Amino acid sequence: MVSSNLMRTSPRRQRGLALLMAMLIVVIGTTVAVSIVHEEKFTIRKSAHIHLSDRAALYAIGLEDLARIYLKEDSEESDTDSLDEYWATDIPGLPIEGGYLTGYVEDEQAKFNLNTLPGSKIALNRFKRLCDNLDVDDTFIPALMDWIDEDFDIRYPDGMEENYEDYRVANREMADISELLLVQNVTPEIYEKLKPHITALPGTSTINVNTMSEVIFQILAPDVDVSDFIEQRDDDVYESVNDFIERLQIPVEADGLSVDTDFFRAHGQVVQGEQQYNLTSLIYRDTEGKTRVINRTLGQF
Ligand SMILES: [Ca+2]
Ligand SMILES: [Ca+2]
Repeated sequence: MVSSNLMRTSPRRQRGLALLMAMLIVVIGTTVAVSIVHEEKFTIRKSAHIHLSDRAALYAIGLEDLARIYLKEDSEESDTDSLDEYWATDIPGLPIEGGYLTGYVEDEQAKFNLNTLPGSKIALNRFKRLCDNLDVDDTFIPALMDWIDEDFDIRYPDGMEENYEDYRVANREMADISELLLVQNVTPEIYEKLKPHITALPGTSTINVNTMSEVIFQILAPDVDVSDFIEQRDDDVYESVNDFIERLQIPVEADGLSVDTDFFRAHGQVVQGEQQYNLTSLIYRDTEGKTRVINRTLGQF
């Protein structure tokens, strides 16, 4: 769970990390305490103690709570979202009773949102460029758009609506990128290549130029200078999409781009003894900074 963020530890980030540790202990302590009271009052369980596995799950939820607190605070501090902010600080192996926990928050709008495909020619061109740059055969794209769009009209060539053998076409936005594996002409190899760069968010989300990877930058226009983009961004975050385009002097269309983010994904891992809990939560943050969990997976290994 160690991400590249750790490699760039600045003094500001270290102060943020110390603060984060302190807050984490408070948040998790509260979550566990509240839950103990809850259990004693409302369940028929004879033991007043939380089982080890329950406790691990609570720690994981505590990590999610912490991410939401950080995202709320961040919205009060800035109008842009970038990788030097506190929410982007990893929690590296924090010791807890009988184990440790780790976690990090990802900007989901650093990736390409598959659900933007049917509604935007610009998005379609960007996705074609992504496939091309990754050396992925893009003949599945019409079937993917048919999969998402509400109608039953087959796109030519290579579209696909009702003719799947064992399941029906979704005809709605994807809830998870793994659905892509169900689409005609998508092989596991194609999926694995695209996976790090794609997401499935509700509605017409934007790509945040302050957090996007070099790979995503390169789908915005042909033959763009990656090192200039990274250098400029490290110097100073892009304050607006216009600022981004003007500073780089590249022929990029502003449509579908932003300098801030509404959708984040929190990842947490709790290890206690032999048990391991993994948490993944998609968190939406509105313009007032309020957060809501859109979906959550919590798995024991
Ligand atoms: Ca921010
Ligand atoms: Ca359709």
